[in-house]
Amino acid sequence: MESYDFISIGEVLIQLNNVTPGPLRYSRYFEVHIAGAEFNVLSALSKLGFRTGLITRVGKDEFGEMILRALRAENIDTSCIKAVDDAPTGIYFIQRHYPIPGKSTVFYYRHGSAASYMDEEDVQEDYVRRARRVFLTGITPALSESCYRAVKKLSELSRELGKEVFFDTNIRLKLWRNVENVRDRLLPLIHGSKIVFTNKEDLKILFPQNLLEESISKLFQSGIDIVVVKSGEEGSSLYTRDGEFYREYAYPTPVIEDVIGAGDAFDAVFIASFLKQIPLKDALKLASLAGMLVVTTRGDVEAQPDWKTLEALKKYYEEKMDLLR
Ligand code: KDG
Repeated sequence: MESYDFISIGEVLIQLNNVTPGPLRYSRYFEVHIAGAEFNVLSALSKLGFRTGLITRVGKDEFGEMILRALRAENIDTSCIKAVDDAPTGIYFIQRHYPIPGKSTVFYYRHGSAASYMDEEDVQEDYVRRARRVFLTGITPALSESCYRAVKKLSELSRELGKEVFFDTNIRLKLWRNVENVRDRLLPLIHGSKIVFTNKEDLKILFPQNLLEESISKLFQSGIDIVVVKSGEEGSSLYTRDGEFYREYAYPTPVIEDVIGAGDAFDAVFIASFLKQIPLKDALKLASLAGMLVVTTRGDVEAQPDWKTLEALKKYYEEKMDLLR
């Protein structure tokens, strides 16, 4: 019997979120949050009742301690996390509603951070054996050569040990030192995943010669069962290897505080619904609702829903849509 439903590998950062909208050069007040795509997804899965664990490094500093406390509070296992003296915990800033209203921009201060020194040693076979499934993203392999090797080891071990992999391409061009590497490094890691989450921009990078539908068939050829293409406020589309297709529109929200983190809640709710055997179309709807909820607050994990919240949200929007008909 495995101890964890999901494990992942990735950097957890201190997020300094601008309290006032506008360019950071005028900011005086920042709100502290804790975030990072893999942490966000595990945190959302944990709220939905899954047992989770994260592989990472933090600095042996106050912010590292803050992150460890946050992970424990979210019920994420920390037994594979190293706190190290020789590098600091990474941080990043968020600028909101500028230059494009409704959008956010991130500024990283994470080069040389503790997590960027992760390597193969951080990925212990016994930990992977104790996990049922693995969630990976395209962010960690971009952090450094040694992080890339660590993700590669986790991906290979998952395959050897028969663990299902769920992958979000999450290509952050600001992080890739060598953009030429993106395709060659990510495609083998994505290969054979159960579900891949992506977006049109990432698909263009991964398959520069191909149209959207062709890129998706290439993903199916590499053993993937389901591809979900997220398009923010334009909604999302789902393709299965067996030829099913669904589209879901994004739910309108009057309050957009900060859009960062919405995609992670979307991934987690979709995966959780899929594993609960909720029909794919409804799973896509629940995932969109979760993404919508996260944009109503600053911080990536605070508004992530549990099942009860999701049900209440779904009911509210169904009634609202009925009234509009
Ligand atoms: O998905 C949200 C993340 O992108 C954000 O919290 C920070 O992990 C992060 C990253 O590397 O961009």
